[in-house]
Amino acid sequence: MMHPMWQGPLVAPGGNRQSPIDIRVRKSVFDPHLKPLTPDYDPRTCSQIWNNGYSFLVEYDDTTDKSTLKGGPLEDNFRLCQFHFHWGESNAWGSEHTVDRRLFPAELHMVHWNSDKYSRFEEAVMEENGLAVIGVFLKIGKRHEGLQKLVDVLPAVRHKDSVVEFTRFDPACLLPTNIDDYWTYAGSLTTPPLTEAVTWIIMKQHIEVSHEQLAVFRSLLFTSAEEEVQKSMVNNFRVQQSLQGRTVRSSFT
Ligand code: SG6
Ligand code: ZN
Repeated sequence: MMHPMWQGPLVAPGGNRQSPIDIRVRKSVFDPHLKPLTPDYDPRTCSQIWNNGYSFLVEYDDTTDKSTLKGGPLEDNFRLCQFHFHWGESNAWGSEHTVDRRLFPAELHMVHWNSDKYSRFEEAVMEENGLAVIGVFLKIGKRHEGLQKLVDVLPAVRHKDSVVEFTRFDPACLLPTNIDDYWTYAGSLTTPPLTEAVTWIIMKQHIEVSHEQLAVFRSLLFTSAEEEVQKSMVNNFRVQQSLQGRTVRSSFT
């Protein structure tokens, strides 16, 4: 079920704010001070798609404040650097977070770093308030027209380490229609370096994609073109971590 590259005993479990977690709806605490989230993305900052051997990353130019995220639980301005997904080999699982133990077939992560306090992603990733990641659950249903543009180019990044130019993709098209309802908690990256740098913002509303679209995700490979035994890129999620006394806040009742 897990990607064998790093989920062995060699990866230290880190501290007391690891991710992902199960969101227990009735245990989350409504916080009336949580503001609406205000993403402001410029599709012209979209640059390329990269199969990094864990997932595929759609990367954005983050040298200026052109694609940003503010509001919600955030005090500072955060810059979009990439988005990626986690998914399963079947539609019965694949998400990293769960809601009352419910698993989704996939989960989108939009990764942003704090450009008010830090000057580069590499610096922010080591800091407590360095990153903000929006999580969106994917459910099987209608074909997602916005996502299809991405699905169409995936065969070009089938192998690990392949990169293709990919421009003018508006990341906002992958957000649910209601972005005002979310859960937020203090957590970590879900892959090494597992740093406890992330303010997680998990959307309550999911988006729909078709089974065929997810099947194209599953046709990607963890392995590079040179490797003899090819491995399908599936089940690229981390196992769940314990809450350790943390509070999950909700923006809605
Ligand atoms: C995926 O998640 C990405 C990788 C990395 C990782 O595996 O391929 O790029 O992302 C920001 C970052 O280092 C961890 O990000 S996550 O915590 O949002 N899942
Ligand atoms: Zn992720």
